[in-house]
Amino acid sequence: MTMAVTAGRTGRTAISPRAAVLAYLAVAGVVFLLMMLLGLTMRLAQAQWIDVPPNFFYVVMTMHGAGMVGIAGLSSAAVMWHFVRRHDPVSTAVFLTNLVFFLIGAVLILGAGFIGGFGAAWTFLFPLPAHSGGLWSVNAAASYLIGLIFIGVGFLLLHLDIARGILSKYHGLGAALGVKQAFGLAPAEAGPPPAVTASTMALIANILGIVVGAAVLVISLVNLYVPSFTFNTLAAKNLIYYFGHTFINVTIYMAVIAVYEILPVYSHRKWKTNWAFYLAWVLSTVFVLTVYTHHLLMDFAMPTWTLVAGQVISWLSGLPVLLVTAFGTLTVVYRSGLRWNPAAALVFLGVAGWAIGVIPAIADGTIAVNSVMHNTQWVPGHFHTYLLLGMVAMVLGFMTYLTNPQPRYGFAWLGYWLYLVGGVIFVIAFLLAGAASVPRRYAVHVAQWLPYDRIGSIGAALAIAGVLILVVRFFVGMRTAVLAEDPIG
Ligand code: HEM
Ligand SMILES: [Cu+2]
Repeated sequence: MTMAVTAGRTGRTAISPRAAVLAYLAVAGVVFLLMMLLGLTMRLAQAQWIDVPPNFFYVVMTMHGAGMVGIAGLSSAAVMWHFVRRHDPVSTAVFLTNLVFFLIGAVLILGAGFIGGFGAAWTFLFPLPAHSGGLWSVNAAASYLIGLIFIGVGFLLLHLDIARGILSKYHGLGAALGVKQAFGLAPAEAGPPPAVTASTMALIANILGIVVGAAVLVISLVNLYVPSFTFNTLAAKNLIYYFGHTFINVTIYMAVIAVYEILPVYSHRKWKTNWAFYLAWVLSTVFVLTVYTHHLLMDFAMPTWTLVAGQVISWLSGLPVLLVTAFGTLTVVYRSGLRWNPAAALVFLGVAGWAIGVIPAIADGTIAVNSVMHNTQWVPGHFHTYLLLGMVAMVLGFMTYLTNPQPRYGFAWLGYWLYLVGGVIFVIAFLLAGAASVPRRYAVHVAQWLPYDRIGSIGAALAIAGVLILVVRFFVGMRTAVLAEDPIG
């Protein structure tokens, strides 16, 4: 890494943009693995193969949830920044500042959990952080909330800087999104590159989401120390899910840039944008901001129209971008003579995992189904499908592309197949358990549920072994990758 540290114009040392991206990915590789081990710990505990006291299970669940959501954001931000940087001026200093804020936040969150015993789930539902039943202190809860605020502020700075870069080249966010192209008012060929369109949607959604999140975090923080200061719990839930849903959802829209940029490199075909592509992104920009209402389908106190809207938007939300991406992926790959290699296979898998995971998600976004499936393992079943086998696959593809781009490495292929086969077993075990009405977020499972837990544990262990191999390969390739240009083109 030292080689990449070059003297800046001011005479101070500066880290090269490429080294900064690799630093993000190095952190991501390690954190993904550690958080996966926490996930495996929960699964093994549910399977009764290891003994985990229930209060500690909830600490692990909280750390796994917060850690995974955070590192999903960080790693997909690296994908976005790497590619948007080719088109718009962005600041490496701000990019690194986000990493520093993330690490500070992570220390506060891990301290809250593993030292302070905080276990109110990553969703910190108001007023749960203040009602620990003696399991954690007010300070531990505060450390968790402040940690989240740090991470949010880092991302806010990053998205604002990307907005600045984009606006310096386009006349407004609408132009950067491709609104005119979406409605046929301008030729698609003159539209923004996919990386710019996706980054624009990500910044619109996340800036709004983070501001809302910061508001409810501060309210919760005040409530911790001044219990007489209360807030409408239903309003708080709305704000939290507005933030939480948007943040995790946007990780996929940032990571998908890897598909648009990497597959064409290997298939030697350009990713063609057309009006449908831009229209899809414009529609999904609107939906991503309103779709959080599917988290309220069981909240009878909400006005009925919001629940109906939540159901309809849930059906529609992900579909436009998913469809143009899946279609575009097939067009880029079909009969292109592409020679498969781990990087291309991983981003391709990412699209498939995303597409397949959305199906059980849409089912759950239907009120009639939600009344039965709500809070069963059907829910971790669908989101682990499009996160573990979708978003994470895209990020692993990007990591492999930067450090191990050539097709001849059998070791990476082994990692790929272990991760794919193990991951599929792991998510199917969740979905089957959900279909059998096994509740989610239960530390202790009854005998009838153990077969699912045990099969799920085995799948998880295989998947983690695969990810370990891919991450090790990443670190091995990192030294040369710091100095290299992007593979091919
Ligand atoms: C091999 C990898 C993984 C394993 C073994 C694993 C395992 C688990 C388990 C056992 C649960 C609790 C299920 C329950 O409620 O009964 C869980 C929840 C969760 N996982 Fe994972 N997971 C993995 C990967 C991921 C990834 C990649 C992400 C996101 C990028 C993720 C995000 C979450 C979230 C947000 C929750 C919800 C926590 C809560 O209910 O508060 N997991 N995971
Ligand atoms: Cu959601």
